[in-house]
Amino acid sequence: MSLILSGIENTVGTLTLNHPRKLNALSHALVHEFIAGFEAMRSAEVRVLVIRAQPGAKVWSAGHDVNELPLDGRDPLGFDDPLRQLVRTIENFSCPVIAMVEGGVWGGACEVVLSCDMVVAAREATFALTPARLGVPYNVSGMMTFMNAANIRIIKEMAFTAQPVAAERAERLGMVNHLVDGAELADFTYRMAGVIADNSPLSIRVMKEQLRVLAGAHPVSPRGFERIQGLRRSVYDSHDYREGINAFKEKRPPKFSGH
Ligand code: YXS
Repeated sequence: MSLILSGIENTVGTLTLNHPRKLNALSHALVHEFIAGFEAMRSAEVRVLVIRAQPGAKVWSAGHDVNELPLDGRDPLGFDDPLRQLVRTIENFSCPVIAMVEGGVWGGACEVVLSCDMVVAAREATFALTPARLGVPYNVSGMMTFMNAANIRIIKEMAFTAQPVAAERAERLGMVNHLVDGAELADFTYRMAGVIADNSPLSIRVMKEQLRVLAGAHPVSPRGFERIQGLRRSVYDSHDYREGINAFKEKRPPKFSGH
């Protein structure tokens, strides 16, 4: 069974998350197929790409596959790890990527959605940043994705509470471009995609890349970066990191000690 379904209509491509049994968790296998789907769409020279879950999904994606978070002292979100590769694939993709969202978006899947160029969400959709719930030290470029998606105070609230934010609030905050009734979601998304597809792909490609470069232009000193990496290592080497992941697997609330 394909974990990602793909289709093209006129010059608009669609990649559909197709692992509902695992709540579309971003496993190595699913991300591998997702990235291959992007490459196929690039070869087909689509002008807009929509990423979505199956119609009616209650969970768009449950985020990183918790069972694949390393417990051996390795950085769980290293540069070459699947989630990081997927986010860069979206950011570097040659045409606009629209996230069409229904259901809950969790953890790393929030970054996948917010790294897209636009987000169209159904009213009942929710977005939850979950590192604090699991004890995970999110990575620097991932925090930059979030910082570019909303005011830093909103990101702090989402990151520190790990509570889902309703799509209506996300739209008010500018994290979501359009909020539509679930029944209208696909029509609205593909209508917007069609308008974009009729415009100049070369001009849009340059503007997308300009905005990517400008949005990422935040000077961080080597010493500052190394300090953050050291702090992150102290977290993924901690008892609390292992406790958060084990508690999830054992289906019990975590008991964080602060060590
Ligand atoms: O009991 P079984 O074996 O059927 O498995 C359950 C869950 O354990 C499993 N599952 C997951 N497995 C791996 N990775 C996941 N992220 C994950 N989420 C769920 O799927 C089966 C059904 O789950 P269940 O019974 O909880 O379904 P539900 O409908 O009651 O609730 C759906 C959710 C999504 C609300 C619930 O499953 C949930 O809260 N999942 C965890 C969401 C989350 O915290 N994701 C963040 C993953 S870590 C990540 O993305 C980053 C590293 S970070 O944390 O830094 O952002």
